Amino acid sequence: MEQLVQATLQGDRRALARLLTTVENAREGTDHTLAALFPHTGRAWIIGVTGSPGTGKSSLVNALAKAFRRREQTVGVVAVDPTSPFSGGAIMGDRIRMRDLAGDKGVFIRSMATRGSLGGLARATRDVIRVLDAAGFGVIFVETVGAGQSEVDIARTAQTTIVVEAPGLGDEVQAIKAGILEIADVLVVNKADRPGADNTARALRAMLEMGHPAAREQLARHHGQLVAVESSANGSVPLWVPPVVRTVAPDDQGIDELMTALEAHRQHLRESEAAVRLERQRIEIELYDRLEAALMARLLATVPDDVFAEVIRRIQRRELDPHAAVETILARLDQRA
Ligand SMILES: Nc1nc2c(ncn2[C@@H]2O[C@H](COP(=O)(O)OP(=O)(O)OP(=O)(O)O)[C@@H](O)[C@H]2O)c(=O)[nH]1
Ligand SMILES: [Mg+2]
Repeated sequence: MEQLVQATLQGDRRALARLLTTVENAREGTDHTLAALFPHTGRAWIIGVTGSPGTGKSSLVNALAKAFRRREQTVGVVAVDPTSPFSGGAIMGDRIRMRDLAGDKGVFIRSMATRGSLGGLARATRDVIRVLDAAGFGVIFVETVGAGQSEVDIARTAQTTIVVEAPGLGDEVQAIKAGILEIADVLVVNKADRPGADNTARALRAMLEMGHPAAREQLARHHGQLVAVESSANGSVPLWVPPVVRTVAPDDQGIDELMTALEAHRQHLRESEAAVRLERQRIEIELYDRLEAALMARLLATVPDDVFAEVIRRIQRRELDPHAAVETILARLDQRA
């Protein structure tokens, strides 16, 4: 393991791939490995890419990765597919969509599928990102499908989140329902070669104006354009208003504009100290998350199965209410402590 860590830190791709498998499957020694890597993390720019199925997320990641490679940045890609336990199809699809990147030593692509719970997937994704970060990739894309809590959780891992929409499909409406706009730092209307792209972009702008927390309070019109009003709280730093960028990913159309928008967001994070605040939030979320998992594991290890079975029976017979049952089980844990 020690060797694997050293080789990974020195840029050995085979070592990296093996290490990732170990981490992804939470094999024995993982905690130790991650601890050894941790001091080398915190340098990558993590960019989340999320949106409804088929909107063109993988195609966009492919185009953006090429753009970052032209700027001589190394790129890691984590494609998360929580919908299928065996996402062979999706992974094959990604391979095709991202074939421009094949054979480039400065790019590393990893696909992940659900094993067990979505919470487990979020944890595994976070660990995989951390390994890529330690391995020295400058930019790490995390692609997630859909608009559920798991996407929001994964998006929280990212410093910059791109939400991808496509014309038609009524995606705008889906987006509000899922509250996914609230996590967007940059909005992309991909498939801008299709009819209706203007409408989708307009609808998104209108929605931002009404619904985005920054937009709601801090936007004003200036020469007909929406501009951020400087926040009175900290004087000099304007709030971030998510730009809407139109792209045709397979043709690299709009990718320069998207790169500019991404850089602007990164710059905003640096200047506004938002990066520091957001990282504190991420650490806090992770800490609670890990504590919850660790406490639960400890509890399950200390309380025998037949005790659980008996408690469940007593609740079913209405001899015990669920709240009292929790107290009973916790009391056993306290006795042992
Ligand atoms: N016309 C058009 N087709 C596109 C565009 N971008 C992607 N596509 C096509 O749309 C399909 C889906 O693209 P993907 O990049 O796989 O989309 P995705 O969002 O990653 O899909 P999932 O990961 O399955 O949710 C593919 O057939 C792409 O070739 C675009 O800008 N215009
Ligand atoms: Mg995809």
